[in-house]
Amino acid sequence: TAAATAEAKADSAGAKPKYLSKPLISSIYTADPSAHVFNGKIYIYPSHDVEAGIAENDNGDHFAMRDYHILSMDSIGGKVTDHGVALDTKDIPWAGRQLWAPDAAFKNGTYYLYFPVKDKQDVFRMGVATSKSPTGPFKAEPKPIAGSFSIDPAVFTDTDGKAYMYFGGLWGGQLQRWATGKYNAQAPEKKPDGDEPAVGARVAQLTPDMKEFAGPVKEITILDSLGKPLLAKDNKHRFFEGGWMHKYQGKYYFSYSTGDTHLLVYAVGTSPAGPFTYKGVIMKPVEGWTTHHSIVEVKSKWYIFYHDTELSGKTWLRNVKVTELKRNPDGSIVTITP
Ligand code: FUB
Repeated sequence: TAAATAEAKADSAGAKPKYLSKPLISSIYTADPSAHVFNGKIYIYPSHDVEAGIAENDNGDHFAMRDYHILSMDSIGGKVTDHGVALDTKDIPWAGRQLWAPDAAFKNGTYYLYFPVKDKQDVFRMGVATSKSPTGPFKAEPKPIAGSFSIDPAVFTDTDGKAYMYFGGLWGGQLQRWATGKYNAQAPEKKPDGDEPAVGARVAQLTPDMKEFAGPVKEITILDSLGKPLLAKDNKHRFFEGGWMHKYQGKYYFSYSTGDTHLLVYAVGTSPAGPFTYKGVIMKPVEGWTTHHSIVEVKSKWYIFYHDTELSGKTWLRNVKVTELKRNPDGSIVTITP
């Protein structure tokens, strides 16, 4: 279209195309965008933020989302379509409250929607729902994925066809409560933050039917440039929540949010389960407390989807955005100032 040609011209002239870093949709609040290209079309699986009237706290109780809407667009900068309710908490038999950041995958004609929600005991678990359409409606499996816990699932299918779920989030995401492998409701909310090793994100391989963990849940280690595991107190570098995996030129890029220091950062490794070596900042802080991202290749260009609070000014009413992700010739990522 003429608009697309104008965007491309602006891009090649070095000017910022007008679609970049603008809210993709303003009719509903959306956050935590997991973007995928299925059959040449871009689909975004976000959280659907709502005003639930719950007081703000560090536990995140005010993030009281109840359903998912899937967004799509034919191209970056194209019209964004909201496909309506794809899955509702009331249709998840084991769910209690708080439908947080989802992800999706496709295999053998079926689309899989992965979601964290608190169960009826108020413990976050991961569920999976299936559909023949990328936009749903999705039907949830009757039980959570056995052995799953915490939040922020990101499912990555490697070039050999093996699929992995990365997950975990500190504080309200409850990851610190799983240090021993069993849920400890008494664990302090904001710990650990001292000289002990940082709490790692988790990864588990998925079964061929994409519905269960195929093996044990492993903790991911992030190393500093000297090869030492990051410490819990190192909150500008250590994992907090919102993990994402992408592969670029044969290397595994694990990216995540540092939470209370509000950065998106990345670490690189040679195998999907790590260890990964910390490399740098992808995005400096956005407006709002959280940001949460995904990285996807569209027509040979790389993009980062993320959120901020431009539309509402409230940390719990967010809007998703996209901007281009650029790399240096050595594969390192150019830091974005949003
Ligand atoms: O949207 C709820 C939570 O906020 C997500 O699970 C986190 O990643 C943060 O974005």
